[in-house]
Amino acid sequence: MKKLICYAFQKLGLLAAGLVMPVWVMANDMTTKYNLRTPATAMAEDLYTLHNFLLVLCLVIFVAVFGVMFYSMWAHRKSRGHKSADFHESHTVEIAWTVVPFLIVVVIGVYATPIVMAQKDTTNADITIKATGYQWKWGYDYLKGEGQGISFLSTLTTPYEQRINQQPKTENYLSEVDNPMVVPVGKKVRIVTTANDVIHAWMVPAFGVKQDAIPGFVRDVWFRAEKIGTYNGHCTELCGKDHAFMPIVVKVVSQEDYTAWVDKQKAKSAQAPTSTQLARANQ
Ligand SMILES: [Cu+2]
Repeated sequence: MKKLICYAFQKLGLLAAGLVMPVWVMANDMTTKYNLRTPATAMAEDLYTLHNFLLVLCLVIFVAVFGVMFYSMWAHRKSRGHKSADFHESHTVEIAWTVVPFLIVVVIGVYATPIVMAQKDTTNADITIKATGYQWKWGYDYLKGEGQGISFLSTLTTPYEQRINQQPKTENYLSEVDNPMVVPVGKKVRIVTTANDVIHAWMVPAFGVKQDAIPGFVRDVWFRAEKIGTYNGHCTELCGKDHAFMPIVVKVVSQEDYTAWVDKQKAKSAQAPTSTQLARANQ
């Protein structure tokens, strides 16, 4: 008998594992595929937690409101002889549906406000970089800090043939550029955004950063990347026909690698003829 029970449990366990495992694997797969990017800054981490909190809060409100509604409709249906209740001018109901949403908004505000304030605090940056949106590329000018004076354009390198399905799409399809922005790990980087033609927006989801780049105006955001790696973003303001083809690539490197990169860039720009020299040579 004991053996039989053990056997039954074993089989049941296997059956449960067989059912649960594929669902678990699928759910895991879906989370990595459809979830927000893995945070690479404390700010992105905070935004991620805030997002999850709001999602659960919305779910609780949804279930509570629709639960009460459907239960009321089902339990007090006409066929059971119920008559419709009259809440007209009920102070209790009116106070409740004013106070409860107000408290919910206060809770969200108390949680979210410090995060929004921290996002706007661009003071004491180690490096300041201006990101200028062009139709359809990004221009980066290192304004302050180590690397000051470095300027370059960052353009998509995905071949046109891949876009029109004449070549197989590679792994970094539409997320690769000739000159990525390079920043050191652990340093506060302030990004000043502006644009040269129409409105663009500079966004790197893993950093929790998104800011419109508006012609004639200057806006700023900041991030402090905590992990070495390459991070992708895109222009997120519809800016014309090639809006989808002006990606953002940020390479976060160690302090030594950053210094080496700065030296290389400086040497390059010292060798390169200036625009005035080029103009004279053409005369
Ligand atoms: Cu754009």
